[in-house]
Amino acid sequence: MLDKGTLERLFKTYCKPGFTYAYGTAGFRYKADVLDTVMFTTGVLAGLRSIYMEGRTVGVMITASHNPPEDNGVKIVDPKGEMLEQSWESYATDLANSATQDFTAFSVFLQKLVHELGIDTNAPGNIAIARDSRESGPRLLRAFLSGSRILPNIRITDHGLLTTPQLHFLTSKGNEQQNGPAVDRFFYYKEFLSAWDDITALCGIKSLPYKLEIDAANGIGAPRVKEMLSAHKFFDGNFRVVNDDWQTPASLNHLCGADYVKTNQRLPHGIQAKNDCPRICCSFDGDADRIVFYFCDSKGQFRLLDGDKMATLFAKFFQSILSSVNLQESLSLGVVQTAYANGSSTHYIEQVLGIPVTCTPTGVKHLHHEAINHDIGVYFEANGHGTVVFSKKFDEVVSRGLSNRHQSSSTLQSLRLLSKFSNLINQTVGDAISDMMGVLAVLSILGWSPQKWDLEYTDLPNKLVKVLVPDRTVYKTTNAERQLLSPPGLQGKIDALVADYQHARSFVRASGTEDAVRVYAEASTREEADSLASRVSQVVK
Ligand code: 16G
Ligand code: ZN
Repeated sequence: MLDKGTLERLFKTYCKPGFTYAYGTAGFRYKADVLDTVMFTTGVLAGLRSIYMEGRTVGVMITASHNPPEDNGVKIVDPKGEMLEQSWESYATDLANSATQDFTAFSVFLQKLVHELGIDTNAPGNIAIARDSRESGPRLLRAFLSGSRILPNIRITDHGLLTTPQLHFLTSKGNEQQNGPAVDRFFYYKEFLSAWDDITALCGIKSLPYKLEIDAANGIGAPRVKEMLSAHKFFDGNFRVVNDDWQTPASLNHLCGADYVKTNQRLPHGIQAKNDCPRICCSFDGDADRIVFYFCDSKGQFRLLDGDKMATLFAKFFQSILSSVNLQESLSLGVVQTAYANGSSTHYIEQVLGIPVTCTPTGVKHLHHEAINHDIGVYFEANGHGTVVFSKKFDEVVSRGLSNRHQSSSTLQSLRLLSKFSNLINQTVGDAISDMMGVLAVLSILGWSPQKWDLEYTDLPNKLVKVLVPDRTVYKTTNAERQLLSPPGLQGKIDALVADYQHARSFVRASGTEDAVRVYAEASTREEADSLASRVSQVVK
Protein backbone atom coordinates (compact mmCIF):
# COMPACT_ATOMS: atom_id res chain seq x y z
CA MET A 1 0.00 0.00 0.00
CA LEU A 2 1.06 3.62 -0.49
CA ASP A 3 2.96 5.37 2.27
CA LYS A 4 0.79 7.16 4.79
CA GLY A 5 1.70 10.66 3.61
CA THR A 6 0.74 10.06 -0.03
CA LEU A 7 -2.38 8.23 1.00
CA GLU A 8 -3.46 11.08 3.24
CA ARG A 9 -2.83 13.61 0.48
CA LEU A 10 -4.97 11.65 -1.98
CA PHE A 11 -7.64 11.13 0.65
CA LYS A 12 -7.84 14.86 1.27
CA THR A 13 -8.18 15.59 -2.44
CA TYR A 14 -11.33 13.49 -2.81
CA CYS A 15 -12.94 12.80 0.56
CA LYS A 16 -15.27 15.22 2.28
CA PRO A 17 -17.02 14.87 5.63
CA GLY A 18 -20.72 15.01 6.38
CA PHE A 19 -22.54 12.53 4.16
CA THR A 20 -23.85 9.04 4.86
CA TYR A 21 -23.81 6.55 2.00
CA ALA A 22 -25.64 3.26 1.54
CA TYR A 23 -25.03 0.63 -1.13
CA GLY A 24 -28.58 0.44 -2.51
CA THR A 25 -30.47 -1.83 -4.89
CA ALA A 26 -27.99 -1.12 -7.66
CA GLY A 27 -24.91 0.31 -5.95
CA PHE A 28 -24.32 3.84 -4.68
CA ARG A 29 -26.57 6.34 -6.42
CA TYR A 30 -26.87 10.02 -5.51
CA LYS A 31 -26.57 13.53 -6.92
CA ALA A 32 -23.21 13.54 -8.71
CA ASP A 33 -21.79 16.38 -6.60
CA VAL A 34 -21.76 14.28 -3.41
CA LEU A 35 -20.18 11.21 -4.96
CA ASP A 36 -16.42 11.96 -4.93
CA THR A 37 -15.77 10.41 -1.52
CA VAL A 38 -17.58 7.18 -2.33
CA MET A 39 -15.94 6.96 -5.75
CA PHE A 40 -12.53 7.14 -4.08
CA THR A 41 -13.40 4.47 -1.51
CA THR A 42 -15.06 2.27 -4.13
CA GLY A 43 -11.77 2.43 -6.05
CA VAL A 44 -10.05 0.99 -2.99
CA LEU A 45 -12.78 -1.58 -2.39
CA ALA A 46 -12.90 -2.85 -5.99
CA GLY A 47 -9.13 -3.38 -5.85
CA LEU A 48 -9.46 -5.29 -2.56
CA ARG A 49 -12.29 -7.39 -4.04
CA SER A 50 -10.14 -8.37 -7.01
CA ILE A 51 -7.17 -9.31 -4.81
CA TYR A 52 -9.57 -11.29 -2.59
CA MET A 53 -10.86 -13.07 -5.72
CA GLU A 54 -7.25 -14.08 -6.51
CA GLY A 55 -6.67 -11.39 -9.08
CA ARG A 56 -9.72 -12.11 -11.21
CA THR A 57 -11.16 -9.07 -12.94
CA VAL A 58 -13.81 -7.14 -11.06
CA GLY A 59 -16.07 -4.82 -13.10
CA VAL A 60 -17.07 -1.29 -12.15
CA MET A 61 -19.82 0.71 -13.81
CA ILE A 62 -20.33 4.43 -13.29
CA THR A 63 -23.99 5.13 -14.05
CA ALA A 64 -27.29 6.28 -12.59
CA SER A 65 -29.36 4.37 -15.15
CA HIS A 66 -32.81 5.95 -15.67
CA ASN A 67 -32.30 8.67 -13.05
CA PRO A 68 -31.96 12.35 -14.02
CA PRO A 69 -28.79 13.71 -15.66
CA GLU A 70 -27.49 15.37 -12.49
CA ASP A 71 -27.38 12.02 -10.66
CA ASN A 72 -24.70 9.42 -10.94
CA GLY A 73 -23.65 6.24 -9.22
CA VAL A 74 -21.26 3.35 -9.09
CA LYS A 75 -21.65 -0.38 -8.77
CA ILE A 76 -19.22 -3.25 -8.54
CA VAL A 77 -19.62 -6.35 -10.69
CA ASP A 78 -18.22 -9.68 -9.54
CA PRO A 79 -15.91 -11.75 -11.79
CA LYS A 80 -18.69 -13.84 -13.31
CA GLY A 81 -20.49 -10.67 -14.36
CA GLU A 82 -22.95 -10.82 -11.45
CA MET A 83 -23.73 -8.14 -8.90
CA LEU A 84 -21.28 -7.77 -6.00
CA GLU A 85 -21.68 -10.42 -3.28
CA GLN A 86 -23.97 -9.08 -0.57
CA SER A 87 -21.51 -9.23 2.37
CA TRP A 88 -19.21 -6.91 0.42
CA GLU A 89 -21.98 -4.35 -0.01
CA SER A 90 -21.69 -3.58 3.68
CA TYR A 91 -17.86 -3.37 3.49
CA ALA A 92 -18.33 -0.87 0.65
CA THR A 93 -20.82 1.15 2.70
CA ASP A 94 -18.75 1.08 5.89
CA LEU A 95 -15.55 2.05 4.08
CA ALA A 96 -17.30 5.01 2.43
CA ASN A 97 -18.79 6.14 5.73
CA SER A 98 -15.46 5.88 7.52
CA ALA A 99 -14.06 8.24 4.88
CA THR A 100 -16.78 10.81 5.60
CA GLN A 101 -15.48 11.01 9.18
CA ASP A 102 -11.75 11.70 8.80
CA PHE A 103 -8.50 10.21 7.54
CA THR A 104 -7.82 8.35 10.79
CA ALA A 105 -11.24 6.67 10.81
CA PHE A 106 -10.72 5.69 7.15
CA SER A 107 -7.25 4.24 7.61
CA VAL A 108 -8.23 2.38 10.80
CA PHE A 109 -11.26 0.85 9.10
CA LEU A 110 -9.24 -0.03 6.00
CA GLN A 111 -6.54 -1.77 8.07
CA LYS A 112 -9.20 -3.69 9.96
CA LEU A 113 -10.92 -4.81 6.76
CA VAL A 114 -7.65 -5.86 5.13
CA HIS A 115 -6.70 -7.80 8.26
CA GLU A 116 -10.09 -9.50 8.71
CA LEU A 117 -10.27 -10.59 5.07
CA GLY A 118 -6.61 -11.69 5.05
CA ILE A 119 -5.79 -9.53 2.02
CA ASP A 120 -2.22 -8.88 0.85
CA THR A 121 -2.50 -5.29 -0.38
CA ASN A 122 0.56 -5.73 -2.60
CA ALA A 123 -0.92 -8.69 -4.48
CA PRO A 124 -2.04 -8.20 -8.09
CA GLY A 125 -5.62 -7.39 -9.05
CA ASN A 126 -7.61 -6.37 -12.13
CA ILE A 127 -10.44 -3.93 -12.65
CA ALA A 128 -12.46 -3.35 -15.82
CA ILE A 129 -14.28 -0.03 -15.69
CA ALA A 130 -16.77 1.82 -17.88
CA ARG A 131 -19.21 4.69 -17.59
CA ASP A 132 -22.37 5.94 -19.17
CA SER A 133 -22.66 9.28 -20.98
CA ARG A 134 -23.22 11.54 -17.95
CA GLU A 135 -21.28 14.78 -17.70
CA SER A 136 -19.96 13.95 -14.22
CA GLY A 137 -18.54 10.60 -15.42
CA PRO A 138 -14.94 11.68 -16.18
CA ARG A 139 -14.57 13.52 -12.86
CA LEU A 140 -15.93 10.56 -10.88
CA LEU A 141 -13.69 8.20 -12.83
CA ARG A 142 -10.64 10.19 -11.70
CA ALA A 143 -11.71 9.89 -8.05
CA PHE A 144 -12.21 6.15 -8.51
CA LEU A 145 -8.82 5.66 -10.17
CA SER A 146 -7.04 7.55 -7.41
CA GLY A 147 -8.68 5.25 -4.85
CA SER A 148 -7.70 2.10 -6.71
CA ARG A 149 -4.09 3.32 -7.03
CA ILE A 150 -3.45 3.16 -3.32
CA LEU A 151 -3.02 -0.57 -3.99
CA PRO A 152 0.17 -0.75 -6.07
CA ASN A 153 -0.52 -3.77 -8.27
CA ILE A 154 -4.02 -3.20 -9.59
CA ARG A 155 -4.25 -3.16 -13.38
CA ILE A 156 -7.10 -1.07 -14.76
CA THR A 157 -8.77 -1.62 -18.13
CA ASP A 158 -10.78 1.49 -18.93
CA HIS A 159 -13.44 0.65 -21.52
CA GLY A 160 -14.58 4.26 -21.74
CA LEU A 161 -18.26 4.64 -22.60
CA LEU A 162 -20.29 1.42 -22.49
CA THR A 163 -23.78 0.27 -21.64
CA THR A 164 -24.02 -1.37 -18.21
CA PRO A 165 -24.66 -4.87 -19.61
CA GLN A 166 -21.69 -4.57 -21.97
CA LEU A 167 -19.49 -4.02 -18.92
CA HIS A 168 -21.04 -7.03 -17.13
CA PHE A 169 -20.51 -9.21 -20.18
CA LEU A 170 -16.92 -8.09 -20.81
CA THR A 171 -16.05 -8.62 -17.13
CA SER A 172 -17.29 -12.18 -17.28
CA LYS A 173 -15.69 -12.98 -20.65
CA GLY A 174 -12.41 -11.34 -19.67
CA ASN A 175 -12.17 -13.82 -16.81
CA GLU A 176 -13.05 -16.79 -18.99
CA GLN A 177 -10.70 -15.99 -21.85
CA GLN A 178 -7.38 -15.02 -20.36
CA ASN A 179 -5.40 -15.61 -23.56
CA GLY A 180 -8.11 -15.20 -26.18
CA PRO A 181 -8.94 -12.24 -28.43
CA ALA A 182 -9.22 -8.74 -26.98
CA VAL A 183 -12.33 -8.52 -24.87
CA ASP A 184 -13.71 -5.13 -25.80
CA ARG A 185 -17.00 -3.81 -27.12
CA PHE A 186 -16.29 -5.13 -30.62
CA PHE A 187 -15.96 -8.57 -29.09
CA TYR A 188 -19.42 -8.06 -27.57
CA TYR A 189 -20.88 -7.10 -30.97
CA LYS A 190 -19.32 -10.11 -32.64
CA GLU A 191 -20.56 -12.57 -30.03
CA PHE A 192 -24.19 -11.44 -30.17
CA LEU A 193 -24.34 -10.85 -33.92
CA SER A 194 -22.89 -14.25 -34.68
CA ALA A 195 -25.52 -15.88 -32.42
CA TRP A 196 -28.16 -13.85 -34.30
CA ASP A 197 -26.74 -14.97 -37.65
CA ASP A 198 -26.73 -18.62 -36.56
CA ILE A 199 -30.34 -18.46 -35.36
CA THR A 200 -31.67 -16.71 -38.44
CA ALA A 201 -29.78 -19.12 -40.71
CA LEU A 202 -31.10 -22.14 -38.77
CA CYS A 203 -34.67 -20.90 -39.02
CA GLY A 204 -34.49 -19.59 -42.58
CA ILE A 205 -35.27 -16.02 -41.54
CA LYS A 206 -34.20 -13.61 -44.26
CA SER A 207 -35.18 -10.21 -42.92
CA LEU A 208 -36.71 -8.41 -39.98
CA PRO A 209 -40.47 -8.92 -40.01
CA TYR A 210 -41.16 -5.23 -39.43
CA LYS A 211 -39.39 -1.91 -39.04
CA LEU A 212 -37.72 -1.33 -35.72
CA GLU A 213 -37.75 2.00 -33.90
CA ILE A 214 -35.45 2.33 -30.91
CA ASP A 215 -35.77 5.12 -28.36
CA ALA A 216 -32.31 5.21 -26.78
CA ALA A 217 -33.23 7.67 -23.97
CA ASN A 218 -30.48 10.02 -25.24
CA GLY A 219 -28.06 7.70 -23.47
CA ILE A 220 -25.04 5.59 -24.23
CA GLY A 221 -27.25 2.88 -25.76
CA ALA A 222 -27.64 5.17 -28.82
CA PRO A 223 -24.09 5.11 -30.19
CA ARG A 224 -23.56 1.52 -29.08
CA VAL A 225 -26.64 0.05 -30.75
CA LYS A 226 -25.93 2.04 -33.92
CA GLU A 227 -22.31 0.91 -33.97
CA MET A 228 -23.44 -2.67 -33.57
CA LEU A 229 -26.33 -2.88 -36.02
CA SER A 230 -25.54 -0.33 -38.74
CA ALA A 231 -23.30 -2.58 -40.76
CA HIS A 232 -25.47 -5.67 -40.44
CA LYS A 233 -27.57 -6.82 -43.37
CA PHE A 234 -30.66 -7.56 -41.27
CA PHE A 235 -30.77 -4.24 -39.56
CA ASP A 236 -29.19 -1.78 -41.96
CA GLY A 237 -32.00 0.38 -43.35
CA ASN A 238 -34.61 -1.38 -41.19
CA PHE A 239 -34.05 0.32 -37.90
CA ARG A 240 -34.08 3.87 -36.68
CA VAL A 241 -32.69 5.20 -33.42
CA VAL A 242 -34.51 8.18 -31.95
CA ASN A 243 -33.52 10.10 -28.84
CA ASP A 244 -29.92 9.46 -29.79
CA ASP A 245 -28.54 12.77 -28.54
CA TRP A 246 -26.24 11.24 -25.95
CA GLN A 247 -23.80 14.14 -26.18
CA THR A 248 -26.26 16.64 -24.72
CA PRO A 249 -26.16 15.65 -21.04
CA ALA A 250 -29.39 17.43 -20.06
CA SER A 251 -31.48 15.40 -22.50
CA LEU A 252 -30.68 12.04 -20.89
CA ASN A 253 -33.92 10.21 -19.93
CA HIS A 254 -35.87 13.43 -20.55
CA LEU A 255 -39.39 12.70 -21.93
CA CYS A 256 -38.10 9.38 -23.22
CA GLY A 257 -36.60 6.06 -22.25
CA ALA A 258 -37.99 2.84 -20.77
CA ASP A 259 -38.87 4.30 -17.39
CA TYR A 260 -40.77 7.23 -18.90
CA VAL A 261 -42.72 4.97 -21.26
CA LYS A 262 -43.57 2.36 -18.62
CA THR A 263 -44.49 4.88 -15.91
CA ASN A 264 -46.55 7.16 -18.12
CA GLN A 265 -47.88 4.39 -20.38
CA ARG A 266 -47.32 6.57 -23.42
CA LEU A 267 -45.05 7.03 -26.42
CA PRO A 268 -41.76 8.79 -25.82
CA HIS A 269 -40.91 12.06 -27.45
CA GLY A 270 -39.73 11.39 -31.03
CA ILE A 271 -41.89 8.34 -31.80
CA GLN A 272 -45.09 9.11 -33.70
CA ALA A 273 -48.43 7.42 -33.08
CA LYS A 274 -49.08 5.71 -36.40
CA ASN A 275 -49.91 2.27 -37.71
CA ASP A 276 -49.37 2.75 -41.43
CA CYS A 277 -46.58 0.18 -41.74
CA PRO A 278 -45.68 -2.94 -39.75
CA ARG A 279 -43.54 -1.59 -36.96
CA ILE A 280 -42.33 -2.45 -33.48
CA CYS A 281 -40.91 0.15 -31.14
CA CYS A 282 -38.81 -0.16 -28.02
CA SER A 283 -37.27 2.08 -25.39
CA PHE A 284 -33.96 1.57 -23.59
CA ASP A 285 -33.13 3.28 -20.32
CA GLY A 286 -30.11 5.57 -19.86
CA ASP A 287 -27.56 2.77 -19.51
CA ALA A 288 -29.40 0.27 -21.72
CA ASP A 289 -29.98 -2.49 -19.20
CA ARG A 290 -33.77 -2.20 -19.46
CA ILE A 291 -36.10 -2.37 -22.41
CA VAL A 292 -39.83 -2.15 -22.99
CA PHE A 293 -41.57 -2.68 -26.33
CA TYR A 294 -44.77 -1.10 -27.66
CA PHE A 295 -46.80 -0.50 -30.80
CA CYS A 296 -49.88 1.43 -31.89
CA ASP A 297 -52.98 -0.65 -32.55
CA SER A 298 -55.39 -0.21 -35.46
CA LYS A 299 -56.94 2.80 -33.74
CA GLY A 300 -53.52 4.34 -33.21
CA GLN A 301 -53.69 3.54 -29.47
CA PHE A 302 -50.46 2.94 -27.57
CA ARG A 303 -50.00 -0.68 -26.40
CA LEU A 304 -47.20 -1.53 -23.99
CA LEU A 305 -45.27 -4.82 -24.08
CA ASP A 306 -43.35 -4.65 -20.81
CA GLY A 307 -41.06 -6.95 -18.82
CA ASP A 308 -43.98 -9.23 -17.91
CA LYS A 309 -44.82 -9.68 -21.59
CA MET A 310 -41.17 -10.47 -22.35
CA ALA A 311 -41.07 -13.05 -19.53
CA THR A 312 -44.17 -14.78 -20.89
CA LEU A 313 -42.88 -14.69 -24.46
CA PHE A 314 -39.55 -16.29 -23.57
CA ALA A 315 -41.15 -18.78 -21.16
CA LYS A 316 -43.66 -19.96 -23.74
CA PHE A 317 -41.00 -20.18 -26.43
CA PHE A 318 -38.52 -22.21 -24.39
CA GLN A 319 -41.29 -24.44 -23.08
CA SER A 320 -42.36 -25.33 -26.60
CA ILE A 321 -38.80 -26.12 -27.73
CA LEU A 322 -38.11 -28.22 -24.62
CA SER A 323 -41.23 -30.28 -25.21
CA SER A 324 -40.47 -30.67 -28.91
CA VAL A 325 -37.25 -32.46 -27.96
CA ASN A 326 -38.74 -34.23 -24.97
CA LEU A 327 -36.55 -32.46 -22.46
CA GLN A 328 -39.33 -30.93 -20.38
CA GLU A 329 -38.74 -33.52 -17.64
CA SER A 330 -34.94 -33.36 -17.62
CA LEU A 331 -34.49 -29.58 -17.78
CA SER A 332 -36.40 -27.37 -15.37
CA LEU A 333 -37.95 -24.13 -16.61
CA GLY A 334 -39.08 -21.42 -14.20
CA VAL A 335 -40.03 -17.75 -14.20
CA VAL A 336 -39.02 -15.23 -11.55
CA GLN A 337 -41.00 -12.03 -11.03
CA THR A 338 -41.43 -9.35 -8.39
CA ALA A 339 -44.58 -8.09 -6.67
CA TYR A 340 -44.91 -5.52 -9.48
CA ALA A 341 -45.63 -8.24 -12.04
CA ASN A 342 -49.16 -7.84 -13.32
CA GLY A 343 -51.44 -10.45 -11.75
CA SER A 344 -52.61 -11.50 -15.21
CA SER A 345 -49.08 -12.37 -16.27
CA THR A 346 -48.52 -14.54 -13.20
CA HIS A 347 -51.87 -16.25 -13.73
CA TYR A 348 -51.07 -16.85 -17.41
CA ILE A 349 -47.62 -18.34 -16.68
CA GLU A 350 -48.84 -20.57 -13.87
CA GLN A 351 -52.30 -21.56 -15.06
CA VAL A 352 -52.10 -21.42 -18.87
CA LEU A 353 -48.47 -22.36 -19.47
CA GLY A 354 -48.15 -24.45 -16.29
CA ILE A 355 -44.69 -23.04 -15.52
CA PRO A 356 -43.74 -22.33 -11.87
CA VAL A 357 -43.36 -18.69 -10.84
CA THR A 358 -41.33 -17.42 -7.89
CA CYS A 359 -41.59 -13.91 -6.50
CA THR A 360 -38.54 -12.09 -5.08
CA PRO A 361 -37.88 -8.60 -3.75
CA THR A 362 -37.23 -5.83 -6.29
CA GLY A 363 -33.74 -5.56 -7.84
CA VAL A 364 -31.95 -7.63 -10.43
CA LYS A 365 -29.65 -9.27 -7.90
CA HIS A 366 -32.61 -10.93 -6.13
CA LEU A 367 -34.25 -12.16 -9.31
CA HIS A 368 -30.98 -13.39 -10.78
CA HIS A 369 -30.08 -15.44 -7.70
CA GLU A 370 -33.46 -17.14 -7.79
CA ALA A 371 -33.41 -17.73 -11.54
CA ILE A 372 -30.15 -19.67 -11.44
CA ASN A 373 -31.97 -22.41 -9.52
CA HIS A 374 -33.59 -23.46 -12.81
CA ASP A 375 -31.98 -24.99 -15.92
CA ILE A 376 -33.72 -22.26 -17.89
CA GLY A 377 -34.52 -19.37 -15.56
CA VAL A 378 -36.51 -16.52 -17.08
CA TYR A 379 -36.54 -13.39 -14.94
CA PHE A 380 -37.98 -9.98 -15.67
CA GLU A 381 -39.16 -7.05 -13.61
CA ALA A 382 -42.28 -5.42 -15.04
CA ASN A 383 -40.15 -2.33 -15.78
CA GLY A 384 -38.16 -4.27 -18.37
CA HIS A 385 -35.09 -5.34 -16.39
CA GLY A 386 -34.35 -8.98 -16.99
CA THR A 387 -32.85 -11.84 -18.92
CA VAL A 388 -32.76 -15.62 -19.20
CA VAL A 389 -30.11 -17.76 -17.54
CA PHE A 390 -29.12 -21.28 -18.56
CA SER A 391 -27.52 -23.81 -16.19
CA LYS A 392 -24.42 -25.95 -16.64
CA LYS A 393 -26.72 -28.94 -16.82
CA PHE A 394 -28.55 -27.23 -19.72
CA ASP A 395 -25.22 -26.90 -21.59
CA GLU A 396 -24.31 -30.53 -20.88
CA VAL A 397 -27.70 -31.97 -21.87
CA VAL A 398 -27.85 -29.90 -25.06
CA SER A 399 -24.30 -30.74 -26.16
CA ARG A 400 -24.84 -34.42 -25.36
CA GLY A 401 -27.96 -34.33 -27.53
CA LEU A 402 -26.09 -32.60 -30.33
CA SER A 403 -23.36 -35.20 -30.38
CA ASN A 404 -25.83 -38.09 -30.58
CA ARG A 405 -25.70 -39.26 -34.20
CA HIS A 406 -29.08 -40.99 -34.00
CA GLN A 407 -31.10 -37.80 -33.46
CA SER A 408 -33.67 -36.80 -36.03
CA SER A 409 -32.93 -33.68 -38.00
CA SER A 410 -35.79 -31.79 -36.35
CA THR A 411 -34.45 -32.66 -32.89
CA LEU A 412 -30.98 -31.51 -33.93
CA GLN A 413 -32.46 -28.27 -35.24
CA SER A 414 -34.25 -27.58 -31.92
CA LEU A 415 -31.17 -28.42 -29.88
CA ARG A 416 -29.06 -26.11 -32.01
CA LEU A 417 -31.64 -23.40 -31.54
CA LEU A 418 -31.57 -23.82 -27.77
CA SER A 419 -27.80 -23.66 -27.77
CA LYS A 420 -27.68 -20.54 -29.97
CA PHE A 421 -30.31 -18.79 -27.87
CA SER A 422 -28.12 -19.27 -24.82
CA ASN A 423 -25.49 -17.26 -26.76
CA LEU A 424 -27.87 -14.57 -28.01
CA ILE A 425 -28.98 -13.72 -24.49
CA ASN A 426 -26.68 -11.83 -22.16
CA GLN A 427 -26.87 -14.10 -19.17
CA THR A 428 -24.92 -11.85 -16.84
CA VAL A 429 -27.66 -9.22 -16.43
CA GLY A 430 -30.64 -7.65 -18.21
CA ASP A 431 -29.44 -6.12 -21.48
CA ALA A 432 -31.60 -3.89 -23.69
CA ILE A 433 -29.67 -4.74 -26.88
CA SER A 434 -29.49 -8.48 -26.30
CA ASP A 435 -33.08 -8.70 -25.00
CA MET A 436 -34.19 -6.75 -28.06
CA MET A 437 -32.52 -9.23 -30.38
CA GLY A 438 -33.87 -12.16 -28.35
CA VAL A 439 -37.44 -10.86 -28.62
CA LEU A 440 -37.06 -10.13 -32.35
CA ALA A 441 -35.69 -13.62 -32.92
CA VAL A 442 -38.58 -15.27 -31.04
CA LEU A 443 -41.21 -13.16 -32.81
CA SER A 444 -39.61 -13.92 -36.19
CA ILE A 445 -39.48 -17.65 -35.49
CA LEU A 446 -43.08 -17.77 -34.28
CA GLY A 447 -44.19 -15.46 -37.09
CA TRP A 448 -45.90 -13.24 -34.53
CA SER A 449 -46.79 -9.58 -34.89
CA PRO A 450 -46.61 -7.30 -31.83
CA GLN A 451 -50.44 -7.44 -31.80
CA LYS A 452 -50.40 -11.22 -31.57
CA TRP A 453 -47.84 -11.08 -28.76
CA ASP A 454 -50.03 -8.60 -26.88
CA LEU A 455 -53.09 -10.83 -27.14
CA GLU A 456 -51.57 -13.66 -25.11
CA TYR A 457 -53.12 -12.18 -21.96
CA THR A 458 -54.66 -8.86 -20.92
CA ASP A 459 -53.11 -6.85 -18.11
CA LEU A 460 -55.23 -6.05 -15.08
CA PRO A 461 -55.58 -2.26 -14.74
CA ASN A 462 -52.97 -1.05 -12.28
CA LYS A 463 -51.57 2.07 -10.72
CA LEU A 464 -48.23 2.93 -9.14
CA VAL A 465 -48.11 5.94 -6.83
CA LYS A 466 -45.15 7.58 -5.12
CA VAL A 467 -45.92 8.79 -1.59
CA LEU A 468 -43.62 11.13 0.31
CA VAL A 469 -43.32 10.16 3.97
CA PRO A 470 -41.26 11.57 6.85
CA ASP A 471 -39.15 8.39 7.23
CA ARG A 472 -39.32 5.60 4.68
CA THR A 473 -37.02 3.33 6.74
CA VAL A 474 -39.94 2.42 9.02
CA TYR A 475 -41.67 0.61 6.11
CA LYS A 476 -40.41 -2.94 6.55
CA THR A 477 -41.73 -5.75 4.38
CA THR A 478 -41.90 -9.52 4.24
CA ASN A 479 -43.12 -12.12 1.74
CA ALA A 480 -41.11 -10.67 -1.18
CA GLU A 481 -42.26 -7.13 -0.35
CA ARG A 482 -45.94 -8.04 -0.62
CA GLN A 483 -46.76 -7.42 3.04
CA LEU A 484 -45.75 -4.81 5.57
CA LEU A 485 -44.37 -5.79 8.95
CA SER A 486 -44.10 -2.19 10.07
CA PRO A 487 -45.50 0.38 10.78
CA PRO A 488 -47.66 -1.81 13.03
CA GLY A 489 -51.29 -2.14 11.96
CA LEU A 490 -50.85 -0.70 8.47
CA GLN A 491 -51.01 -4.03 6.64
CA GLY A 492 -54.39 -4.76 8.29
CA LYS A 493 -55.76 -1.48 6.96
CA ILE A 494 -54.48 -2.25 3.44
CA ASP A 495 -56.05 -5.73 3.57
CA ALA A 496 -59.39 -4.22 4.59
CA LEU A 497 -59.29 -1.80 1.65
CA VAL A 498 -58.32 -4.52 -0.84
CA ALA A 499 -61.31 -6.60 0.32
CA ASP A 500 -63.64 -3.88 -1.03
CA TYR A 501 -62.60 -4.63 -4.66
CA GLN A 502 -62.80 -7.47 -7.19
CA HIS A 503 -59.58 -9.35 -8.07
CA ALA A 504 -57.63 -6.65 -6.32
CA ARG A 505 -54.14 -6.54 -4.89
CA SER A 506 -52.14 -3.77 -3.31
CA PHE A 507 -48.80 -3.50 -1.55
CA VAL A 508 -46.53 -0.82 -0.16
CA ARG A 509 -42.73 -0.76 -0.02
CA ALA A 510 -39.99 1.77 0.54
CA SER A 511 -38.15 2.69 -2.64
CA GLY A 512 -34.54 1.55 -2.80
CA THR A 513 -33.55 4.44 -5.08
CA GLU A 514 -35.65 7.43 -3.98
CA ASP A 515 -36.69 8.96 -0.67
CA ALA A 516 -40.31 7.81 -0.93
CA VAL A 517 -42.57 4.81 -0.56
CA ARG A 518 -44.35 3.25 -3.50
CA VAL A 519 -47.96 2.09 -3.51
CA TYR A 520 -49.02 -0.44 -6.13
CA ALA A 521 -52.63 -1.39 -6.74
CA GLU A 522 -54.36 -3.49 -9.34
CA ALA A 523 -58.03 -4.40 -9.74
CA SER A 524 -60.47 -5.53 -12.39
CA THR A 525 -61.29 -2.05 -13.69
CA ARG A 526 -59.31 1.14 -14.22
CA GLU A 527 -61.56 3.07 -11.81
CA GLU A 528 -61.14 0.45 -9.10
CA ALA A 529 -57.36 0.31 -9.49
CA ASP A 530 -57.14 4.12 -9.26
CA SER A 531 -59.50 4.25 -6.31
CA LEU A 532 -57.65 1.51 -4.42
CA ALA A 533 -54.26 3.16 -5.06
CA SER A 534 -55.54 6.46 -3.81
CA ARG A 535 -57.17 5.01 -0.67
CA VAL A 536 -54.07 2.99 0.20
CA SER A 537 -51.92 6.11 -0.34
CA GLN A 538 -54.14 7.96 2.14
CA VAL A 539 -53.62 5.38 4.90
CA VAL A 540 -49.88 5.23 4.22
CA LYS A 541 -49.29 8.96 4.68
C1 16G B 1 -32.91 -0.34 -9.43
C2 16G B 1 -32.84 -1.78 -9.88
C3 16G B 1 -34.09 -2.13 -10.63
C4 16G B 1 -35.31 -1.87 -9.79
C5 16G B 1 -35.32 -0.45 -9.30
C6 16G B 1 -36.42 -0.27 -8.28
C7 16G B 1 -30.93 -3.08 -10.65
C8 16G B 1 -29.80 -3.18 -11.61
N1 16G B 1 -31.68 -1.99 -10.73
O1 16G B 1 -32.90 0.52 -10.52
O2 16G B 1 -34.01 -3.47 -10.98
O3 16G B 1 -36.49 -2.11 -10.51
O4 16G B 1 -34.09 -0.17 -8.66
O5 16G B 1 -36.41 1.03 -7.81
O6 16G B 1 -31.12 -3.95 -9.80
P1 16G B 1 -37.19 1.45 -6.51
O7 16G B 1 -36.60 0.65 -5.35
O8 16G B 1 -36.96 2.91 -6.40
O9 16G B 1 -38.64 1.11 -6.71
ZN1 ZN C 1 -30.58 0.96 -16.15
